[in-house]
Amino acid sequence: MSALSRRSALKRLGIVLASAGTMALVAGSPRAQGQAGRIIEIEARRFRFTPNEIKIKRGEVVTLALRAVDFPHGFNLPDLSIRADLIPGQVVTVRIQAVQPGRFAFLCDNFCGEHHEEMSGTLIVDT
Ligand SMILES: [Cu+2]
Repeated sequence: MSALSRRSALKRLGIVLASAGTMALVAGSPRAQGQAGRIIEIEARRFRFTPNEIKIKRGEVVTLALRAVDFPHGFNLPDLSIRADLIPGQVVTVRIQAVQPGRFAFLCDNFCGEHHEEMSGTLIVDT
C-alpha cells in the first residue's frame, strides 16, 4: 500500500499520522508504534483551542485528540509538518513523540470567522 493510500485509509478511520522527517517531532517512529501514550484532549471552537498551551516532555509519546465543536477548523503545527481537518462531531487523533525541546506554534488554518487569525496555541517540549 502506498504512503498516500495508507494515509487516506487511516484518515477514513479518523487517524492522522504526522509525517516523520527532520522536524523536532516524529510520529509513528518505531518507538512510538503501538503506544498511545498520554492522551491530551484539545477542543477547537471559534476562536480558541482549549487548552492552547500543551506541555510535553522530550521523548514522551502523546496522542492529541482533537475535536471541533462548532465549525470545521483546521489544526496546523507547521514546524512539525502536522495538520488535520477537524470536522465537528469527529475526534481526530495525532500521535507525536518529542525528540527535541522547544516551543512550536499551532494554529487554525481553516478560515472560521472574524477572529480566526487569533486562533492559535503553543506546544512546549521540555527536556
Ligand atoms: Cu478556526
